[in-house]
Amino acid sequence: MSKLHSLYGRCLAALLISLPFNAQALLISEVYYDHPGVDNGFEWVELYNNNHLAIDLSGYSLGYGGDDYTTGSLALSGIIASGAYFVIGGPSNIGITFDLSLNFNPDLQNSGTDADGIALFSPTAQIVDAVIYGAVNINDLLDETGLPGAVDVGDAPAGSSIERISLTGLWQIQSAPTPGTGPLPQPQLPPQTPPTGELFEPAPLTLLLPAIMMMAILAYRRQRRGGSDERAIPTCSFGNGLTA
Ligand SMILES: [Ca+2]
Ligand SMILES: [Ca+2]
Ligand SMILES: [Ca+2]
Repeated sequence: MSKLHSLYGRCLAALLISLPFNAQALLISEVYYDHPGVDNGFEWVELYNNNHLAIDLSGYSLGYGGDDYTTGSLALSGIIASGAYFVIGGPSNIGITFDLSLNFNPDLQNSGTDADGIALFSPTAQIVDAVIYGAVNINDLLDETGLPGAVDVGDAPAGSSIERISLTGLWQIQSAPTPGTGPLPQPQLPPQTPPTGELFEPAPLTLLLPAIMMMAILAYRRQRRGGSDERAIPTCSFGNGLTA
């Protein structure tokens, strides 16, 4: 395979595996907002990467509140691996490993009759995902569609979390919180990902035809000048009885 074809194959393969195929790759997967006693220092938010590639969280942010998502905001950082959970918050909890250890300030809303919400914002300030929890979304908190969303889950009692249990947006109250793990399926690889550049290697006959044509043209020109050079006209066998 020529260097040109090899380079072409590698570049095309790299392009295909770097293209995002899942529009909603980064999800809020669990929230623990109500700790027995005081909440301060014990709250956390868990994200899940449903993409087949790792995601750099730089530029992403969380916004949370009741009237809107501006009661509190938090700039994110770190790398979340494909199919991995990423836990943000604490830092006073015992037995939890935080990927981004910090104390939410102000604390996350505890919901009730009026639903509260947490939204994940992209580097371009678009809502990537949101969870609305409580009884009624009377403040018309937006979801990932950009429109006022339906309540995703009810209000969790102290010590429980709210947990996403499907990629399609089903949530439940979880009495045994699962920071860093969860029930979501592993990301699917994009279809038709070429394993190597070899898929793009041309058939040998395709490579030979231009050279054969050039040799035939040169021989024809020599004959037109009065010479005879039959050796320059190649004879090729295609293995099916045909020759050229
Ligand atoms: Ca706090
Ligand atoms: Ca709280
Ligand atoms: Ca979890």
